[in-house]
Amino acid sequence: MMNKFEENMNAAWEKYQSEKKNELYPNIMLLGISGAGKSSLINAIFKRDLAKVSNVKPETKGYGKIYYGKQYGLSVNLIDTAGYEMNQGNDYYESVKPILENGIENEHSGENEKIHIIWYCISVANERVEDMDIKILRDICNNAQIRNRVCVVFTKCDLDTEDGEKAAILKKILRDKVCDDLYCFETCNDAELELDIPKLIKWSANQIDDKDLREKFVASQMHDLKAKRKQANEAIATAVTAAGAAAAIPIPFSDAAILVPIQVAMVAKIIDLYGVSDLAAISKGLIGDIVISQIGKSISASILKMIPIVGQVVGSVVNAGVAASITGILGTAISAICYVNVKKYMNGESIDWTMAFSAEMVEKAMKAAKENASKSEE
Ligand SMILES: Nc1nc2c(ncn2[C@@H]2O[C@H](COP(=O)(O)OP(=O)(O)OP(=O)(O)O)[C@@H](O)[C@H]2O)c(=O)[nH]1
Ligand SMILES: [Mg+2]
Repeated sequence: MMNKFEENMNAAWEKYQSEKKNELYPNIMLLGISGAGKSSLINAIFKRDLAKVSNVKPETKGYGKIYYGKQYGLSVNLIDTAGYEMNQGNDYYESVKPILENGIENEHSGENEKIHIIWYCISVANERVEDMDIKILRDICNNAQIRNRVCVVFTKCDLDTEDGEKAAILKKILRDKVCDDLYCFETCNDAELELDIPKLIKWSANQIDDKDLREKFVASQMHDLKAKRKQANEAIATAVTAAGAAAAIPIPFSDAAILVPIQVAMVAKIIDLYGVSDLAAISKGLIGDIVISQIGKSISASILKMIPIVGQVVGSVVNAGVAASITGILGTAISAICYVNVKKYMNGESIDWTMAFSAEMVEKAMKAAKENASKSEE
């Protein structure tokens, strides 16, 4: 038999997950000559084998392959263009131009969504900038609607000289011929060499005005863990305030179930903000709902056990302070689990997400969070 707590938890968890179905994602477009390393860049930034990487023939067919995040376990949509071959530059540009200017169609509503970020890839290994690259970049920079969303990503910088001479030369050419404040980042697909990838991620996040979309980008990228934690901390602070307000007039312990929707929504949000829901989903072959609902269950069990742990339930009444501290401890614990495991994922370990969020692990993390919280009070 489910008690009132469990019923509220399950309902809140399901509500949160179902509301996610129609969410929008940021749209990132990759441009550049065939073999520039566009597909490899996608795989390096998101740490997924998403886009096919080609050795010889162009792998990304039909000029505009759209990876709708929802189908690939990512919270961003990626428009990976098949790079142009020599002499086909005009065809290429004609076919990508409408996407650049008008955006892509939402897979559900059919409405157009704008492109938020353009990563224009140029390989330093080629040691040259194609005329077509200059033409396309110039057009973008002359278009007030999109000029702020483009940057140049120098790829294959592991093949550059030690002091990055090749990239420096190409950058100078671009700034002379395109515009003098074009942003450029040096990258490569070698996991040992981060180069400018963290900077590229920060810059890209900053170009996305909409907070929800920006959060989804930060959740999806797999380099800047602190940015993920920062946005989780904001979600925790919001929930702590809401829980305190809900118990501003102390509520009987038996009515503490009214706090549950706040706490459950917070937990689900934290997991999303780290990109963990997406990672858990792909690890189970896109049927991640199972993992997510298991995570929900073990967290529900832990919330129930936690209430006595906090041990300040005076006369069976929950006041604002207790409501806030329970919520803060839970949020901090979930954030810590996400942090540790995403870090492992970034380092190439494979993670069993069901284990990571077992009731036992959640309880352990909550005890640690509680100890830290009382230490900082002293
Ligand atoms: N050394 C080195 N090689 C790279 C790097 N990035 C990509 N490559 C290689 O360059 C080749 C082309 O990479 P892709 O990522 O398929 O290039 P693309 O731009 O997607 O190519 P198309 O899909 O044909 O337009 C592959 O053989 C990659 O292994 C890098 O950072 N360093
Ligand atoms: Mg490709």
